[in-house]
Amino acid sequence: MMDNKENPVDHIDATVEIPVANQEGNKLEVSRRGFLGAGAVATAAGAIPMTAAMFAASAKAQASDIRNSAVVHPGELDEYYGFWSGGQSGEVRILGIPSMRELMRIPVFNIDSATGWGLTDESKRIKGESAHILAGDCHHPHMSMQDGRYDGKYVFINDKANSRVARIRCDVMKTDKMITIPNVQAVHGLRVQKVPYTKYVICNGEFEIPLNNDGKEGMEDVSTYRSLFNVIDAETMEVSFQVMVDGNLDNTDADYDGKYFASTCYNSEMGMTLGEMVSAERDHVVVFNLARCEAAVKAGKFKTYNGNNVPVLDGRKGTELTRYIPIPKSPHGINTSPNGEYFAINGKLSPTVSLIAIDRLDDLFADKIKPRDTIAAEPELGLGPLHTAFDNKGNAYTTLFLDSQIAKWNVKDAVAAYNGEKVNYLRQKLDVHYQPGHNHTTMGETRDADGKWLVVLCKFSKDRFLNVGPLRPENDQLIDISGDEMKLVHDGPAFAEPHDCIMVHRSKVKPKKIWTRDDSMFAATVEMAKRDGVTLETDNKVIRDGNKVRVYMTSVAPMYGLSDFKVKEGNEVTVVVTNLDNIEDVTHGFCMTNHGVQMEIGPQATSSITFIADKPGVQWYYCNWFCHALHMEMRGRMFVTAK
Ligand code: CUK
Ligand code: CUA
Repeated sequence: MMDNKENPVDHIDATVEIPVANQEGNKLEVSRRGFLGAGAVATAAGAIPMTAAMFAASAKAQASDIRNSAVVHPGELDEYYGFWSGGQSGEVRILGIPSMRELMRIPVFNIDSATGWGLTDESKRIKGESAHILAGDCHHPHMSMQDGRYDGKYVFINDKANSRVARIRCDVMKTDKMITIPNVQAVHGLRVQKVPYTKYVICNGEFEIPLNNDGKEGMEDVSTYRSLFNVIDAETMEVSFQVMVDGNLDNTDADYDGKYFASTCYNSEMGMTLGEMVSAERDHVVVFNLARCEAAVKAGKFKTYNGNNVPVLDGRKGTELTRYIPIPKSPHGINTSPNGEYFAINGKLSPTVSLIAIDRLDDLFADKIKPRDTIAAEPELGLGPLHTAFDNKGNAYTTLFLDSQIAKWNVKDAVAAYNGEKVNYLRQKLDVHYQPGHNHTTMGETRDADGKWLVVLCKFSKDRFLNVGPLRPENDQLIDISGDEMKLVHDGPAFAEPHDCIMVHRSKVKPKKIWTRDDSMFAATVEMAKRDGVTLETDNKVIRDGNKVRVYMTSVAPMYGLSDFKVKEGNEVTVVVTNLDNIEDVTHGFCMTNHGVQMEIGPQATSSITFIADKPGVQWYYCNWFCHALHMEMRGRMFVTAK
């Protein structure tokens, strides 16, 4: 018996018409039933009507071809690197696209016992002041750019839970910088400056808090609460400046001219309860004028708060640094079209996406036009628009959270319709499973948008997979958008919310195969060895320094340079392992049994880990990454003399 869900044809009523959108704003009553009924194949009005039977025949003929287009055979490589947020897991994942195979996990805000991330001395140095925080909530991974194109250098990611931003080095696919953003709570939307290059990473402080949040007075006085827009130097990973706004901030994006950043605000009411937050019919987008902000910092027109020296500019309504564009209603995602013409603002509680014409922003800042004059279109798409992605043929793809659909629509036609022409901008609606949040097209947030694949990150999988208990995976669906019709080709179960992802052509990323000995990731450990008179590449030595013991050893499959070492109970022991293997993929591990000590040492890398030798007796250490036929024998003893 064939499952209904396996055969989308069964619940398609191809005779249902898509309601023609109303251009007078957002007052049109959207019939949820109408949209849902239109289902998977509703093509634009005016297209040749397709009966369910016709579709059934063509769908069957095409089904195998469609699926084959996503198959990557054993031994073959994918065309794109996908960088996936790992949500509440605090990590970033690398997927191969189109196979959707998970290739690697990059621990960032979490701790990871496989690699020792969060346990090793190197990772603790990178985590810095937040090294004691072992959790994170990743949302938005985005790659650095040069002239609006991926440069393959870094991926940046936010931690909403602990107000942090981290940077991943794409030459080794490891986290190399992390900062906690001062003066804000919950760093949410994050993107990069696209043009002329990623000088800045931009991100939003979402939750409103008192400017001086010292708990001394007035905590309940909401009028003192602010959200800040954060501008981070991408190289130094320090906050260059922050901009105080009216309302809160949600998502953000940058233009292709190097002039403007824009952020959505869903709580312009500054409400503290759900009811208060959704009371206004319109919230807004804040547009930030970069040149004016930089000039204000230079001119010293800022204040500082909470005892740190980060410049905070005043970008509230009526200031020269920002403009506020009213948008219906509690808008969420913001996505710049790859031709640089529009910011697409996703209405969330309004069935619309608002297109802001970026070339009108100069006039807006010159006060020649009113904020709403920048709106070039406001197509009505369905219920719960959250995020929009673009192809290279002038089409946009918007996730409809409530309708569980993707709406494909044409940007030019949406603009024409807004100007009163009788055109239907809707091209297709496709059911997705279920409740999509972000979606993303291959290369779609750059000038190189190529219109090949669309990934839709669905928040619920419900019945799409074997039941694994009350906690279900999410469902990342792969859709072929290379033809006129969107075609669903793959269901990809994902654990812990991939809010967002990017798909980068493999030609843009050139990871190393082996570490180089001069890598900055372990430079501080090399310095420490130098101070101890140790040459990491050749020496196997134990350095005693009061209560501290530093054990330096090499590893070459299947042996450590030291088969044993001696310490006293209570010593603070730092084990430094340098992997002399010069062969791709020969990673060693170091694990001290019963001590919670585990780490990875890649070929030609040095890793170190520090612990207290609090158990007297013989303590075995072993290699926990399979490296050789004699991997089991790769172990040694720590003798711990009792106090
Ligand atoms: S947010 Cu999760 S669906 Cu954090 Cu980008 Cu929109
Ligand atoms: Cu070295 Cu296993």
